[in-house]
Amino acid sequence: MQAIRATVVGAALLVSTAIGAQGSGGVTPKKHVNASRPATHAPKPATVAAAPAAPSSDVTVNEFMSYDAAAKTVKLKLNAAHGSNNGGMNFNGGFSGNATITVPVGWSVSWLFTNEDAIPHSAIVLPNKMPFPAQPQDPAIPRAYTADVGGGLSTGKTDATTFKASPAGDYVIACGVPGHAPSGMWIRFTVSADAKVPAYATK
Ligand SMILES: [Cu+2]
Repeated sequence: MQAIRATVVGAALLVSTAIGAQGSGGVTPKKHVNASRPATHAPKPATVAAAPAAPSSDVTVNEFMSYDAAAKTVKLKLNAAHGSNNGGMNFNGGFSGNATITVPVGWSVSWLFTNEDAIPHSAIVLPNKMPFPAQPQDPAIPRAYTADVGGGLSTGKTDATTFKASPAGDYVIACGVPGHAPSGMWIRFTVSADAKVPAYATK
């Protein structure tokens, strides 16, 4: 008796499933799924290409810098508000010029900016000329700046950029949020005609 009932119920299910698949109701859910995907995934592809494959040939200078002398590439981490130095107005803890990043002229610099602070920050390479502009907008080296230089990137946001260190000269890496560079949120950035390899000096 039990076995027969189960068979009957199973058959009823089969029939109703077949009917459902044939009706228009069986087709529409798929269309919904397909339609929603392109919109959510479309905007992102440009930012992915940053990390090269072979870190084994890199020389580590410190926790923020490594380089590949053969490829003439240097990787830099720029962490805004890394620790509480200068009330958080620092890059990797450095502020008011007390750290100097040196890169041989012509090398390729890839920096990864991360904002560790509760308030927005940014980074931009400027000429080493005081006073710094209240609202810097044009980098001294093409592409040497983060997204949203004036407004800053909010807590936890990252931004990667790659640029050629040229021409040789004395620059600074400063925060572009109004008032931050004059408050000491800058470190030195030297593009050197003499240096053979990159260096990262702190006082
Ligand atoms: Cu800032």
